[in-house]
Amino acid sequence: MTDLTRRRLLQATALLPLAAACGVRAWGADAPAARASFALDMSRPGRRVDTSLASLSYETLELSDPTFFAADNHGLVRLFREMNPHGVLRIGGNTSDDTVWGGYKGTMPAYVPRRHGKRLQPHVLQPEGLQALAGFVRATGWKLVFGVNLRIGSPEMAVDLAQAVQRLVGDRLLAIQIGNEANNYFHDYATFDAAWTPYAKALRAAGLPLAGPDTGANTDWVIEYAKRHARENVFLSRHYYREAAENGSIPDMLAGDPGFFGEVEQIMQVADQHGLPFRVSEGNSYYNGGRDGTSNVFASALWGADFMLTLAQRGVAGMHFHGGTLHSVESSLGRVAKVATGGDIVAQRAALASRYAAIAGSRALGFQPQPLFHGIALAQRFAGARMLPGRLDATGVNLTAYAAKQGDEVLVALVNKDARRDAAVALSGLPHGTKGELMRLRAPALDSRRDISFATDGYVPADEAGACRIAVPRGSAVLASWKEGAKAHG
Ligand code: BDP
Repeated sequence: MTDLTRRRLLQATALLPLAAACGVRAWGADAPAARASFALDMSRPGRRVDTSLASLSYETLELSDPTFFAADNHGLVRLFREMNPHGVLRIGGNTSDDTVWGGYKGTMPAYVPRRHGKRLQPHVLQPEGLQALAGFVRATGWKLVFGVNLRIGSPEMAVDLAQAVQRLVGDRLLAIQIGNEANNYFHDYATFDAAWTPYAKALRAAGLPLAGPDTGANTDWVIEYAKRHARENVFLSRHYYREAAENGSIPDMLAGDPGFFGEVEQIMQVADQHGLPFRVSEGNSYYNGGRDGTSNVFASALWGADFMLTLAQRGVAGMHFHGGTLHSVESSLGRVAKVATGGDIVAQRAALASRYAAIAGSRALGFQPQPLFHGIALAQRFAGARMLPGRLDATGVNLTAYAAKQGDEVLVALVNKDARRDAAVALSGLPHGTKGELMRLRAPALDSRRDISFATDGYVPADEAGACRIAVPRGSAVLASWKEGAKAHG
């Protein structure tokens, strides 16, 4: 599509609610919309979406700058609160297993560099970093999940650090996790379990809440861990990235994550048996730091919204998008950050962030939402609601649909991840004769780095039979809500 066609299409979407409600084709003859349908089923409510669904993950190394996670870092505090007033911040990543606690006075084993790593000395976490983090957590209203170093093999140091975290953070501490992706350095579950057990014993004896196993991609580890340790844990966790950054692309990202969702089903079965929540404690589009031009453009917002809502539908309590500064993430990969210079303030802030970060910037330059942020914000609108099943006929378009009910409000999200086909979606099963409100998530193009908006865009009234039609242009998403009692004409 040419830029001009694209622009016309976007202008046309301003008129869509009306045109769409009347069931006419929404825009020019050059772009016939596929007629999809989505029938909601109010009679079988599904899972309740946890309010902490939108959550974040950062490297432990981020704490080496005590002005970053700090109560007076207002720009960052504001964006956390805006994303989710009930989020959970997970501190961990590779650097958690490469960090020693500066407040620890005992002896500890010598630091062993990673197999392919160049770092010969561990990072040292200083008490100021922790104090500031506690202030940040209070200022945001978020809870904290904190990872201790398993790789070094010092339960004593881990307990000392975890106790310091608990003293400072109090009941905002949701859990301590032991090790980050231990599957990268223990070749099987039994070896991991043998190393994990003395840590868990010591931490529990000190009254600390635990979660885990925080494995990279090993669903079998999560299941085995649940079998052995469910009672000692407050939630189960694993990570998820689609692929390595080298193999990433916009079409690949928008193709979805069906393989992973199958594994989520397996984990949820076990989690439900034990009455434990499951959190994707770290994840994003592409590991190895994310892919420039894919992880940090508008397509990532559509991927992120869709991914979160599928997780929520399956009962996953939280999705922690990994991010933070380019410096911390590159260090986690044994690399030195090369920050691009130049450009305007938006480009400068983005250059300081890891490529998959939802939030970019610094204290000096200020902080900004990245494209992914807006997708997270859309999905987070489902927080607290109960998912509803629905029958989607996407007519071959790469389109997904979600519905939920909260009190007397019905929510629908439609995500058109198709790069070529616009959709006009006929909805049914809505509260009869209600005025519906519409928000659109859109940008000039799938590869836009800026000018992303998630904003109100008029009304989508449901008729007396509870039906309406919504146009969802290619590469965009909508969130609509109808309130019983809010009459369409009145
Ligand atoms: C995960 C690590 C994290 C990395 C990330 C990545 O836990 O520290 O930053 O991968 O490769 O496996 O981007």
